[in-house]
Amino acid sequence: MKKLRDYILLPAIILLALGLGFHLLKSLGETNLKVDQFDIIDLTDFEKKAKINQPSNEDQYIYARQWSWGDEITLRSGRKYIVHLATGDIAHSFHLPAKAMGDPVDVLLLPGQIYRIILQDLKPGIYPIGCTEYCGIEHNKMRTRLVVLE
Ligand SMILES: [Cu+2]
Repeated sequence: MKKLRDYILLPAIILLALGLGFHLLKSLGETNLKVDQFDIIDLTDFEKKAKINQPSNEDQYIYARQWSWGDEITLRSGRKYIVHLATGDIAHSFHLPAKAMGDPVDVLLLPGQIYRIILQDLKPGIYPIGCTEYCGIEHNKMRTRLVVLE
């Protein structure tokens, strides 16, 4: 005959193990990237800043829309950049692979918001920028490049 202990202890151990496993898996996907988020005041101004050829020693503005991130971005390694991101239509997700900075960069962009991240310690190279939020029929063409110079 089973004791009450068997009905409580075993399920408690299983739940604890599942909880720890989940926490561990979740922490594997986390990065140290800090994302600040603000309400958009003037999207026209943001779009203008994103369209001009941005010097590689200043803040960067990346304006997402179906299905473009705008032109290739050129930055220099060993510097710190404040990158402002916004979408002009629906939700997109900015993705920069881990090899660029050590950790992957993933920022979900929702309409009506500006997101601010810091890119630093970039390694020289050419990296694809993609969208990881399905955003319509040409989602897979929503790509540009980050060029990091020495
Ligand atoms: Cu997209």
